[in-house]
Amino acid sequence: MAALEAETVERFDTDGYVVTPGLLPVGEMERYGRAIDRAVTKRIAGDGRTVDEKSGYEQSFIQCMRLWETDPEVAPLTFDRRLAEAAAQLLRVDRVRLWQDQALYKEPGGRITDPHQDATFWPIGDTPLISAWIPLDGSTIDGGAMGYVPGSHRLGHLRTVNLLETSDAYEILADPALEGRLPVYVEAPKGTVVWHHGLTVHAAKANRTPATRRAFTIVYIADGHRRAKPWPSFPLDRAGVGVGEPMEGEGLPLLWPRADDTIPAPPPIIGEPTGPQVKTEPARP
Ligand SMILES: O=C(O)CCC(=O)C(=O)O
Repeated sequence: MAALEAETVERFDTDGYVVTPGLLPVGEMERYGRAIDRAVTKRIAGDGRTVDEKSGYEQSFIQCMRLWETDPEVAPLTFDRRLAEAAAQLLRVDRVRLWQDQALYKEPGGRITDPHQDATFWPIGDTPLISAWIPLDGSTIDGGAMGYVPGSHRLGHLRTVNLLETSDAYEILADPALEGRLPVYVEAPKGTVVWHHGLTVHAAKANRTPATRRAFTIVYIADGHRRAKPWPSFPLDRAGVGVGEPMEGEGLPLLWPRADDTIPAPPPIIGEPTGPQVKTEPARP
């Protein structure tokens, strides 16, 4: 199994984000890209709105979550052991579980993704969390590249940004804890994966190109942690995980270590798994 260089893990420790080339061969990424396109097309069928007709949140991206549960062609990417091992290495833990996967497609004319910290959306307390952000065609500053405030993951939980109501959202970049530090935008070549810690303040540029910025993300949590808060959370509530109980069960499979590439049966689909969805839940299916 490929392991990351110690230097990569150290850079992640320091910056709260890191770019890794070569974890997935480009041909494989292209094949998954086609499968994700098909899955997204199915989820958003019937939504004929232009970008301008969408809510501010939806203008940042089309978001389709838990594709592994509905699209068997996408599932092997979510369960990829090379990625899951890298996630465990970067968090310096032995075992990681899936929190969620999602396609984030920023349409031409799509607006910025507002700066935020991921872990603050979910009732997981201090559970280590990391995202693999996979730009299926690479990313460019003009086309919606992601940006990260270096070292911000070390500041702990800042306030939760209400991405759904951007007009009165808390301006995380103005938080005194950041001392004026701004995101560093990263152009990621095709074939790379960009990782960010669940507490890293991050954002993405608008898409000023004629092409959709296609990204797929896999969000991992360290195994063996317990639910910290009672507020609603689709994956924890569906799995019947109460406050103080270990975060595991239906829809929260162990991704590393795994002895082979067998993929568990997904949970039954409840309701109609159509998009768009929101990062802060509730999510379908
Ligand atoms: O893809 C984007 O524009 C935002 C992604 C993001 O916020 C995330 O992966 O946590």
